[in-house]
Amino acid sequence: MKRFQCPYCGVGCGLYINEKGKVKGDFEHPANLGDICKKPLYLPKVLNRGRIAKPMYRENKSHSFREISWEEAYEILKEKLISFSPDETYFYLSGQLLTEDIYVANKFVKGFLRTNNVDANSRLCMASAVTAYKLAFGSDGVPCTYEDVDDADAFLFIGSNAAVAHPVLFKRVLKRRKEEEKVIIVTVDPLETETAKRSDVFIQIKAGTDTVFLNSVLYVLHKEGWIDYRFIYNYTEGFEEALEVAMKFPPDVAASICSVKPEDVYLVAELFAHSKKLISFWCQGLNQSLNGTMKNLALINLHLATGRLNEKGCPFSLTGQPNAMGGREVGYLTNGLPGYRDVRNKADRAFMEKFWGVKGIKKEPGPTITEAIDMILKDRIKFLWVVCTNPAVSLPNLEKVKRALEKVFLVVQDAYWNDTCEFANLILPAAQLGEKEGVMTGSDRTVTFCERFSEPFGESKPDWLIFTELARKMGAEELFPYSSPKEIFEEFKASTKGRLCDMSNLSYENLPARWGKRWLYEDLKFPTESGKARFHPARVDVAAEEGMFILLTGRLKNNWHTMTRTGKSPELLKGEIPPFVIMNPRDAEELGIEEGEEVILSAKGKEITRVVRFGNVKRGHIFAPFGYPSEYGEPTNLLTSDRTDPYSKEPDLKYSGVDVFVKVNR
Ligand SMILES: Nc1nc2c(c(=O)[nH]1)N[C@H]1C(S)=C(S)[C@@H](COP(=O)(O)OP(=O)(O)OC[C@H]3O[C@@H](n4cnc5c(=O)[nH]c(N)nc54)[C@H](O)[C@@H]3O)O[C@H]1N2
Ligand SMILES: Nc1nc2c(c(=O)[nH]1)N[C@H]1C(S)=C(S)[C@@H](COP(=O)(O)OP(=O)(O)OC[C@H]3O[C@@H](n4cnc5c(=O)[nH]c(N)nc54)[C@H](O)[C@@H]3O)O[C@H]1N2
Ligand code: SF4
Ligand SMILES: [Mo]
Repeated sequence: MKRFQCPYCGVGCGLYINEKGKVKGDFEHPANLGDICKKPLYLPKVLNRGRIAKPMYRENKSHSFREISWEEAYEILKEKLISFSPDETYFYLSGQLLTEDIYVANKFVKGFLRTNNVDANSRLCMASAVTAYKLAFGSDGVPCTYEDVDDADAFLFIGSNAAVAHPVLFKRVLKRRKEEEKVIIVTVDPLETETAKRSDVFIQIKAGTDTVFLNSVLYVLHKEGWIDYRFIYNYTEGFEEALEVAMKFPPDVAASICSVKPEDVYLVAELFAHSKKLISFWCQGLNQSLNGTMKNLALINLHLATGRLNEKGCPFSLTGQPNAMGGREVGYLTNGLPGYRDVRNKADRAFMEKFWGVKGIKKEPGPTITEAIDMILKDRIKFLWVVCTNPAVSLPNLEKVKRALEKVFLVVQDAYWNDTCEFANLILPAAQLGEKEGVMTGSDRTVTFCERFSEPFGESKPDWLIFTELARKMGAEELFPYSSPKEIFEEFKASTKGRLCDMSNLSYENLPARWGKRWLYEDLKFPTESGKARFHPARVDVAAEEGMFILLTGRLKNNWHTMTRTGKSPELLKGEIPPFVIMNPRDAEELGIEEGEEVILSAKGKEITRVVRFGNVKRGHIFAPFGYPSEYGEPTNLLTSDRTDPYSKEPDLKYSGVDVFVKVNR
């Protein structure tokens, strides 16, 4: 029996694989207590389907690949990395790598090459939550844990379809409701999702308007005298400024902007005012937005205004990927350094320089991934190394992305052949979970050790080993002495000592374990300058795009993102292909569209074909899953725009103007 953390969502369930090769939920793991959802059940079946077996190379992209040895691959990388200046190179990592992989890659880029040109797919995912958490609390650790679900009596899901995206956690919430009649679940979404269907109240909001809605809730709390002034006075700052913005949105005004009823605003205000313990869960419906940071702040403001922290509740940002939290701890975004440090902070740089034994860590954060795409097109970045993510499907404005991928010298390090490989010069086969050891951190800060349960496929190598071997060939033996992931974990964990995310007491042997106190801010002292939590005026800048419909994008229930792994299992594909779009039947009727019919969605001169499914999506909105790779036709992200939130630089993947046409050949 080998234990590991599920490689899919951020709930971070503990699983094990038994002697018969079956995957089961681990009863001793605090994240899931033995529960499991459907996706990982098929893991053993898909581990070896469609894998990359050997390094492959082509200097010229119009030629076909030839298989090469690892030695040759390292020589090519070394030569390229020497020929370009560090700032002409760029690294794009992933929240699905193990912490040890991320630590070594980040050290290689920020410590050894000395450029901050490194970002991760978390930019498309958690960046707004990270930014808002840091602004409000001074750190982006999640304040509470899953245990808090078990005695909460009110749950708000806003911009989260947890029943599909975080199923085991959602089941825990449903179990809690079964225990006590007064427990209430409220969902705010433009689409009546599975989460909405299983909630007590569904508020069908117009996309992009959450900041208005949440400001209006603050308005009501204030008007009704439901504010916890003692809490505000003792533990927070900035309330007045936040309230000033909120006062512009009485419920009737907000209701008309958000296209909801004024009573909906009151209902959420009452949750904040009167429940015993309220947990607000959110995910990409708030994060992936032009005003993603503001949406997050508006929600956190409500928790601060009513003192809903610790025993009274929590603003709980659901992490998407299995180890995006680990990436945050290691600091893999453009500005991060290990142990929740930041390149912009002189003391943080000085610490890491000494710790690593390097000089000159750059103080300016590097460009984010969407900025890097622009810089490739302007010839300022010439080398791109993509690790464990599939940007040819998952980045917005794909036509532009593809031009950039075509132009740049591209290295793809992946376990499976994916759409991004088609643009590569060099392909490196990576060992995946199960073929390597290391740790991951789930949504609630629980760190799990993942054991190895099979041999690396073909000539594939663990990601940490690829960076280590290359660095050593480039003369950095002392910086990268590692012969096992354990040595890397020991080094990383030493860098966290005395920090908020202190993991120095964790070891491969005593995991799973959570870092930090059960409530991260148990003593209501926050890692901000003043030690107080901060309100922020949640300014409203409603997104506007041209088009007949607002295109919402999101997830499939049984498939994981770009389907490189789950898509190899017919059991998981069933019911999720061909690619579909959800339309409101009344909108469809007006256009003469019938259910099951193919339609063309078009935006900015790009077109994709989808089969219509009817569903209760708000009128004027349509919903399309985004992960379909090219084998199923044109990807959804041809239609999404690369406009980003000004603070988090997270793209607005949930609000694009599109037109819908009936396909002519009917
Ligand atoms: N099965 C499965 N599970 C997954 C994944 C997967 O690929 N498949 N991916 C994982 C990852 S990395 C992530 S980040 C999470 C994502 O998890 P979620 O964010 O829960 O999933 P999404 O479907 O992206 O979006 C959630 C909801 O946001 C709504 N929404 C869109 N715009 C708005 C808005 O303006 N306001 C509000 N209130 N709602 C809005 C959408 O209608 C959608 O129902 O899922 C994780 N879990
Ligand atoms: N329109 C729209 N676009 C979106 C989103 C949306 O909601 N709407 N959501 C965004 C979000 S939140 C996310 S997280 C991204 C996800 O987008 P991606 O990160 O592009 O999606 P994945 O399919 O998870 O890609 C992971 C890749 O890693 C590979 N892999 C698996 N294990 C390993 C390993 O151990 N090592 C290596 N080297 N490779 C491995 C897999 O084969 C796969 O190719 O998509 C974003 N894009
Ligand atoms: S809920 Fe998430 S972590 Fe748990 S088994 Fe399902 S996909 Fe894996
Ligand atoms: Mo994500």
